[in-house]
Amino acid sequence: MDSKISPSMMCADFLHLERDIKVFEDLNIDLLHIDVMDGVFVPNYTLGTDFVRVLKDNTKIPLDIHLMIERPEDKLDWFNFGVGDYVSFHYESTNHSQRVISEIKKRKAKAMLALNPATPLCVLEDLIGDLDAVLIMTVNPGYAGQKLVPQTIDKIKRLRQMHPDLEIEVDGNVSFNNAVIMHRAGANIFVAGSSSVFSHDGTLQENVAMLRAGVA
Ligand code: S6P
Ligand code: MG
Repeated sequence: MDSKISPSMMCADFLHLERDIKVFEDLNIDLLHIDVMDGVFVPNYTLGTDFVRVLKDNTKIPLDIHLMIERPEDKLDWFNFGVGDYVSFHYESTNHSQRVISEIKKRKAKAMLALNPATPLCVLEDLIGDLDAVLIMTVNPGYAGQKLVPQTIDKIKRLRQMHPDLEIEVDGNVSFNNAVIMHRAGANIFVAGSSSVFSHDGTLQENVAMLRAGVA
């Protein structure tokens, strides 16, 4: 399965957003990851409806909207997304996963279920048939710049063994080294934040090239 890179826009330089999106377009970046937090499901606020709208209106790169919000079923209408975009929500955030999946798919986007590090894979049993992808959180959601929760590597491996054709996204401390390990474990979509694409040790172009080489 081809690897995809999804730069985490909460780690971007907001004063040069237009310039950096142009760089990502020139590099044929697969997706743009947008973290939406509500201060309740996770103890932080990040990007929101206006940010999603501005990106949707100004780039052809498909969006990868990561909803870390309580009761996503009540709020999906607030967000601009459509054909080809990925929308993930957390199993832990709703009693109505099936309803959220079908609302996302009605809008021709790809439905992805996110699992916190402590949530076991068995919760997928009755949902997997309806999902386009699963997001394995490799840190506890809320902040950039955290350390990998090591048990999540084995979780990726087990999910890949169970579902050879499933898209598996990883998010959290996807560093150049960890990305290699996550790729070997079976992940194919890599959310790239402060520990890779937005690392200050290289340019965006150099960082993307290094990450791509690790997950090819
Ligand atoms: C975390 C959020 C992530 C972060 C990403 C940052 O709650 O969902 O998408 O933005 O993990 O990357 P890094 O390399 O700083 O961990
Ligand atoms: Mg995220």
